[in-house]
Amino acid sequence: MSKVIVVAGAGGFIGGHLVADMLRQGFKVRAADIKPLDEWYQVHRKADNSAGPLMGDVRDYQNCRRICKGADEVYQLAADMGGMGFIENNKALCMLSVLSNTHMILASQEAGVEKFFYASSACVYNADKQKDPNVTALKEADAYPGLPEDGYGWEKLFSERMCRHFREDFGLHTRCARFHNVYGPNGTWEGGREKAPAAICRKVIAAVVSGKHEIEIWGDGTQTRSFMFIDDCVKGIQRITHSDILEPINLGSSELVTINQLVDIAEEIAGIKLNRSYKLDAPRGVAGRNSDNTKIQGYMGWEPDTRLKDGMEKTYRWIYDEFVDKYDASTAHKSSISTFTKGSHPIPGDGFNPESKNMDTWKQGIPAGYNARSTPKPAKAKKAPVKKKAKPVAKKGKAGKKKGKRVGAR
Ligand code: GKE
Repeated sequence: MSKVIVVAGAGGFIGGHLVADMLRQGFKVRAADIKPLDEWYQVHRKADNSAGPLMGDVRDYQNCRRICKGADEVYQLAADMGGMGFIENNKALCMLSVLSNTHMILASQEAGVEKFFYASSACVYNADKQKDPNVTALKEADAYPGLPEDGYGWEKLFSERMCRHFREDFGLHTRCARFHNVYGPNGTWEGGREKAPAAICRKVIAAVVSGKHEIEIWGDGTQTRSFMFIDDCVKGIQRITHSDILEPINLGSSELVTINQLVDIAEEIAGIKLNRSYKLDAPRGVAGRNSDNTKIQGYMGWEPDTRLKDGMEKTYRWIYDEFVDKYDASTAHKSSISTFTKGSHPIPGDGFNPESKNMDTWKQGIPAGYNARSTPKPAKAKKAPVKKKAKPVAKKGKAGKKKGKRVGAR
């Protein structure tokens, strides 16, 4: 009998690739995502697809119970998330992913599944260890004492611990991987949720197509990151799920580059040189982040090893085709600027709103000087939209037309 695999967040970037790989191996796959099917990055007709706010919303416990019943393995990738442009401006939405994580793990426990995988993130790491672009690669112990990315990172850290306690108290086989910035084809490349690799490809392509040889880069370009190609991610998820690794473990590349070097790579693929401008008040996250892969190497003698150049080549080609389907020389410039506040209530500056600014308790959760250069003047800060009525949950039934606008997977 073929195993039954559940992938929550299957309409998203990583979820879509994971479903494809599971089907290739001959498993029965149940795929769920809150996005309507026509917004999924990949739709696999051989899977049993639960799509849209009624059937695919895994914040809803009853949906989780239905899709987990009789399943052998559950992969929980559903999250309301995106690149820095999204997570800095939508902290409440990011934290609400706790509903999906809680209900999926509870339903998995109830269904008695063999294995439960949770997709955590490098955003759990203590921000004090990521202040320098010449960063020392982050090892797993660096998540504590806790000072994670505000909003998104706190939720991930909490959910990791929930996995631990479900394992220790209830005996559920839970495994967690901390993803480091994943990129590749069939992911978000515009609209505000895209991460740097896709955003840079898009901006370079916009320059090629429009003939306007300029590029806007967020921050000063000296920030460092490592980027993991999707194929490595899909492989790592399954290896970790089937391993004896009980602790949350890094799943990321250790090839560190500056954002300027990332732009160099995209320019080289495109065969173009662009005039660079730097948007210093844009969301830029930590100054430096890399994955220490000592543990994963020790456990399995493997680590994500696709060279950034090779992965970017494939990503660029896919985004190029998508881009020219949508834009031409006269419209391409519209895509050269990033929108990072769309659909959100941006809180300008250093990541906490003016009402909380002078409260010690809130300051404790946010590293001093974080995003300091974009800190607004006090007078401006008063205008921040904190008094507006909160709209905490992603609107049901009002799906945006564009892909990547709503709850999906990282
Ligand atoms: N998104 C984006 N778009 N980032 C840009 C751009 C642009 O046009 N230009 C430069 N950057 C810079 C950002 O300012 C940031 O410093 C860096 O590239 C990486 O941005 P990112 O790819 O959006 O996200 P981060 O690596 O900072 O954070 C992501 O980390 C992952 C885990 O490693 C998070 O957004 C999470 O999605 C994820 O967990």
